[in-house]
Formats: sequence, C-alpha cells, structure tokens
Amino acid sequence: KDVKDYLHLLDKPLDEFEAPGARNSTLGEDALWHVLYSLGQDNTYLNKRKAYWGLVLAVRDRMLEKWTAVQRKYYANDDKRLYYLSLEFLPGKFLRGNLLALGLENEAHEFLHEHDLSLDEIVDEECEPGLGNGGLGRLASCYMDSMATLGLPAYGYGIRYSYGLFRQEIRNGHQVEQPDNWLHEGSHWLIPRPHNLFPIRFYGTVNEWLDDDGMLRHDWRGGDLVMAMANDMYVPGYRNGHVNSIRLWEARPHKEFVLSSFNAGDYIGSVQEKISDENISMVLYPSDDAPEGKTLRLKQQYFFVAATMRDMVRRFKKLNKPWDQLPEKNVVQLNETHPAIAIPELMRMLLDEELLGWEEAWCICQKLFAYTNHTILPEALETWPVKLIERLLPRHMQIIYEINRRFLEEVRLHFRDEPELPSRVSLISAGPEQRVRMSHLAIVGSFSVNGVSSLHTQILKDRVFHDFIRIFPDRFNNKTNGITPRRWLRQCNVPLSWLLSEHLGCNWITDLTQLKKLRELVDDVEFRHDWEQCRLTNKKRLADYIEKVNGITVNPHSIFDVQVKRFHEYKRQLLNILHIISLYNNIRRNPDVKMQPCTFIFGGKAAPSYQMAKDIIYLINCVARRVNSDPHTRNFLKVIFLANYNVSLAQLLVPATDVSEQISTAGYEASGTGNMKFALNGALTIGTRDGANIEIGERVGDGNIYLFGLCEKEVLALRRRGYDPWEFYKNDSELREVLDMINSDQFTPGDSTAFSSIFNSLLTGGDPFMVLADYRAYVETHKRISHEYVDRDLWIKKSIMNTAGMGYFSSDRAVKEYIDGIWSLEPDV
Ligand code: GLS
Repeated sequence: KDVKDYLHLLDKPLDEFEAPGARNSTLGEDALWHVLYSLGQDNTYLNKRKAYWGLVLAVRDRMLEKWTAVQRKYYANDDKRLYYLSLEFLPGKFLRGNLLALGLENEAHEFLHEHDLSLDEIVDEECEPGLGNGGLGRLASCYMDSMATLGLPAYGYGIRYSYGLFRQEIRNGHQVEQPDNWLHEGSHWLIPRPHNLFPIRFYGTVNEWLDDDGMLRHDWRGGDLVMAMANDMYVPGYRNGHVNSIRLWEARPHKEFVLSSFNAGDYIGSVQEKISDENISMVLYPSDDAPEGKTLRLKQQYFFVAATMRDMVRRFKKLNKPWDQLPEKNVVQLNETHPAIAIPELMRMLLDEELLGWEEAWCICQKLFAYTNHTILPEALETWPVKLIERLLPRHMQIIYEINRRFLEEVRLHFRDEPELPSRVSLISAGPEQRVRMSHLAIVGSFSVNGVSSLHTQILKDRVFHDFIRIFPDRFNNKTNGITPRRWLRQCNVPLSWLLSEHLGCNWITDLTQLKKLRELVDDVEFRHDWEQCRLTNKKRLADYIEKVNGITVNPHSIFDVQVKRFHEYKRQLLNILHIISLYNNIRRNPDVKMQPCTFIFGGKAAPSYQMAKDIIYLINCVARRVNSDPHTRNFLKVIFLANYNVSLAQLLVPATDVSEQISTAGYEASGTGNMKFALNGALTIGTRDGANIEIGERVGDGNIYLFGLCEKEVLALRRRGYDPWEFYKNDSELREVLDMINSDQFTPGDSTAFSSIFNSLLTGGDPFMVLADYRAYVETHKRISHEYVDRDLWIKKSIMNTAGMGYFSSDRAVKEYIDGIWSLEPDV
C-alpha cells in the first residue's frame, strides 16, 4: 500500500484544537507562498529543495501559533515551569516528526504528490543537528518530546553550536573527522531572537562593600563581556496542540568592533576580538562519558547557564512574587554536572544583585535544583582546577568556598567520630592541584539526585556517592531512562506501526503499556507471518542502503547483528570483533559447515583524542576487508562498518536488527538507551547484566533475552582477587588463536604491529574491561542464538515478546516519574 493511503488508520485522530480548518489555507498553499515570499524563488515549479524549505516554513507557522498560545496560557495559569539544562541535545531530523505530531503528514503527502515529489526524497534535503555526543543528548531530546506530549510547562536550554559533533569518514579503515557545518544553509527550524540578549561576564575582579545594615556585600565587575543570544527550536506534542521550545544560546561579540582600535587602523585586531567571543558557542566537545578539562568547555558551561538563570529570573520577576516562591514556581533539572555551575551563579545573583541573605538564598537554591548523574566512570566525573575557576569566575569560587565551609561544618558536627569524612565529601579535592568536584557541588546544592537505571542508582548509593547517602538519605532516587515511542517506533518503523495499530488501535503511541496485549497474539500464525514480513521489509531497506553506501551486498535473510554506539573500551566492541574472528576461523576450518549466515554491523564515533577507540575502529575495518573478500566465508559472514552513525542512521538500523549487542562490562554502562530502541522494535538482545539490560530482561522475560558473562558483583570480586587475562589466553586455544592473529600481520599484510596496542592492553595491560574473562560465555551465547534463529516460529515469538514487554521504557513513563517524584508539575493541556 502507499503510505498516504493508510496514515489515517495509523495515528490517533486530531482533537478539535488541531482540526483542519482552524486555518483557511492548506499546508501546500502556505508552502508555495513561502517559496515565493520567504525564499524569494519562483514557485510555479518546485524542486526538492524548494519543496523542503517551503514545507518547513509552513509547518513552522503552525508551531509558532501554538507555541505563543501555550506561553500565554503558562502566564495566565501561573504555572510552575521546568528548566531542563543540558549541554547536549540530539533531536535528529525534524520534518517528519513535526508533521506527525501536528497531524499534517497526509496534507504533506498530497502536496508533494501534486508536484511529483515524495516525503522520502525531500527529507534527504534536511541536515541533522548533531548537538550532542550520544545517549545523554538523545535522552534530553526524548524527554523534550514526552514533556510536550504530556503538556508540561517545560523549557529545554542549551547551546547553539555552530559546529555539531564531527562528521565521521572512514578512509583506508581509519576514522577521519570532518567539520559538521550543519548551519551552512541556515536552519529554519531555529528562530533567532536577537532581542533576547544577555551580557555574560568572564574574569574581572570582586569588590566588597557594606550595605545599609552593615552587611558585607560583593560586586563582580570588569573582565570580558560576551553576549548570549537566544535561538529557539520548537517541540510539538503528539497531537495535543501543545508546543514547547528549546532555547539555545549563541555567543555574540559584546561590541561589534572595538572602535578605538578600528579607528587607529587595527581593523584585524578589532575583528579578532569579535571572533574570540564567538568561539564560545562554536563547537561541541566531541567526548562522551569523559570530561574535557579545557578552559573553553568551562566557559561554555558558565555561558549557557548564566544566560538561562537570567531568563528564568526575568520570567519570574513578571509575576511580582517574593523570592522564596522561586522554587514553588520553577524547578531546574541539571542533565549531568555540566550545568552545575548554575548553583553558585544563582547564589551570586540572589546575594549580589538581589541582596538576599546567605541562608535565604541557599534555601532557595536547594529547593530549586535537581541533578541527574549519567556516568560512574571515575575518570568521567568532572572536576575543575580551583585556579581556573578563580581566574575565570572569581566570585563563583568565593561562593563555592563558602558553600563548602558551611557544608563541612555541618558534616563535622553530625559525624564527630569520622574525622576522614569531611575530606572525602569536600567540594574541593586536596592534592598538589586543588580541584572543584562538580558532582559534590551538584549533590550539596540540589534536593534530588537520581541515577538512570536501578543498577546504576544502586552503584551510586553503594560506591560512588556512598558517603553522601548517609548525609542526605532522602536525596537519592532512581529514574530509569526511557525513549520516545513517536520517533523510535511510529516514525522509524512504519510497517510495524501499521501492524500494531491494526491489532491494538493506535493508543500505544501515547500509552506504550498497551503493547502488552501483543502477548495474546503470539500464537496467531497469521500475525506472526505479518510480523516477519514487516521485519523483512525493514531489513531489505537497510540492505539497499548498505549496497548503496558501502558497495557490499548483504543477504536480508542473514542474521542482522548490530552494535552501534560510541566507541569506548567499556562498551567492548572488541569482544564483538574477537568473536567474529573466531567465527571466521571456524568457517575456514569447516568449509561444509551448516550455519545461518550472519551480517555483523558496526557504527559509532570515537572521540578524536581517544587513540585506543580509533584503533578498534581500524581493527574492525581491517577484519571486514579480509572477511568480506574471502571466497570461503563470503556466503556466511559479512562485516559492515557504517560510517557517521547518527540519529537518522539509527532510525534506519533499529527496525532492521535481529540481534542487539549490549555487551558493556557489568557496572560500567549507566543505563543505555539504544538497548531499549532495538528491543522495542523486536530485536533480541545479547547483553551483560548491566545498566537497563537487567530491567529489560525482567520485562521481556528470561527466555527472550540472551544475558551472559560476569555480573557487576563478580567483576568487582574478580578484580579484588586478582584478575589475570593470561590465564584465559593460555587455557582457551580458540581465543589464543584470535589474539595471536591480531598480534600479527594477518589483517594488515606487511604490518604486524598495527594492533599491538590492543593486544598489549588485553594482556600485559591487564585487560581493564575484562574482555577475555567474558569471551567464552559470549561465544557460547552466540552459538545458541545462531541455533535458535533457525527455528523461525520460536524466534518470531521471542521477537513479539520483546516488543510486548517494552512498554515500560517509554520516555512518557520516565517523565511522569520525574513529575511525580521530583518536579511536582501540573500538565497544562
Ligand atoms: C550516558 C551513559 O553512558 C548511558 O549509559 C546513558 O544511557 C546515557 C543517558 O542516561 O548517559 N552518560 C554519558 O555521559 N553519555 C551517555 O550516553
């Protein structure tokens, strides 16, 4: 069937707020109007570009109408507002999702059809904003979608990076980074607001003065000023007439030119200053799960946080309420510690600008802020040198010292017999270089601290923040992550959405728990047949893409086994490739082997400075080259590396995946959200007992997930006992063969040292992520998978049971838990 013929069956009907006719022009008429009057182009004929931009502007008009109405309502109802502060957002492409949410898909199809175009072609014109690294940024975008769909008075806040995460190319097997100039054509999804401007100060000095009551006051002045200018991105709720926004700050020079030097003839010098100010919002730091200890990063953090706090206070002041009502009317969620400098910044505003007393100001902060932790990797917990903060933000350092002095005084009072405790929980670490521990600042300055899966929160309580649990026993809580079913099922998997809506009705789109009704259908032969057909359609689409982009033909009936995520040693892409090499060896040894053909697909970026991760990418590509060209194995085994993994590619991969690889060392992956996307679309997970995998297992049922390897407690115990990877090397001949191949020129003819860094890390380096310890269990589990896949009835039943069990992992559920447990907000629809 043609998509446009069945869309009306697929989705929830529009409510009266959305009814067509609320406008007296159609989407197509408006698009044509914009082609002429906004783009200044001939609208008597359309090409893809004109159609795309015209549609964007017509859709945007409709969102703006709703957004302004919603903003008016917030003031009229005196709503409490949520500020979601995140250095990263990864929204993915907008057009399809916005059409879907606003109920305009049909109109768009009709309009494009009249001009001999299709939606599929014109979304290619759209460039995806890569304003995030991975899971953390994508989570922020899923939550913004749910907040709008639940009708919450919520604002996202972040940075409008001129360059998003680098574009990844693979050349001769190596990752090469290219700039991502996503704004080169401009983006009409982003509305600049040149009048929403705030000056942001850096450096300078702090003066003291006495107020009328003889109280010592502080005044931060001098230094450099940079302007923060707002750019708004709109987030429509799913068919509820609600539109929220994400405000992204862009750095602008404080003065266009330094006039004096301009007049003195130093034109270049005056422009230089302008350029260095704009640098603040120039580029996203390309590291995930790791801190970037660079001054510019701290500048970015303060820049966006300072502008956001001013915006919040500006709105609050319109209400004419006393300051103690600030936390009754607002709540600020800190996405990781990246925005934690907001705490001393708000203190500074309240103390130095609004002249409140310390206790009053501190009480407001502690009721306003809530902090989400997303990682426990010790090397990833942010700290900043005291010296750096002192220079860049001198007043903030004074405030941090005072917060710490008061906090430690309390700790000493309540834990008299633990003299070591204060130095462990101090906001400032001792040592040759004193550093501010941003997580400690975030914990002390917030009323809520949450982890992102049950296991992760438990680890926070037991290990990482154990001391704080005793000091603030009620502050810690868990909010297991979720994903939006709109993008991660309805949008990315139209065939399956169609099947679901046909059997369950379309309420699953906003109430994902409805999927549990699928369990009643697993024994229905016809349903299972349709299910398999949907999967095959998606796999064929992916195979076409691979053929087009990588030039490799893959068999859509082979097992599509996919690991896509950032490259990191703890995620263990290495374990995956070691297994593939051993499979390759086995097939070569037994040319007559009867096995289900497998296509192993990888994707993901390595931080440009993370050499080991880049070496692993190179290894995968070298193995792929060898395996794919070997006539003995070609029909059984393919290895594909898809370059430049991003949200759009994820939308293509997720519905086409049979086996989802979630194989981090237990205890290291805070939650994972890719794991949820795959299982929701009917993939079976091979995974460790880590992050949200455990909860996924509980919901889809033991028999429908392949969990293997050491659990978190076993990882700790083995490390305590003394882990020796050489033992595994000696005792497992298959593994030894694989490792020796890596340590030779088998995959890089003529160069036997290409992967010695990897070999050494796994053996002499002590194998910090216990790849060898989990190797055997992983290989055996893969054998089971390969065996069970052949039993199509069994496999499809398991696939259905996965989708059926995933309702819990909707970001709607997660956001509702934040509302009830942390934010105390009222939906406003
Ligand atoms: C991350 C974690 O590594 C992921 O496990 C988690 O799912 C995600 C969202 O909570 O946050 N932390 C991080 O710094 N990057 C991530 O993806």
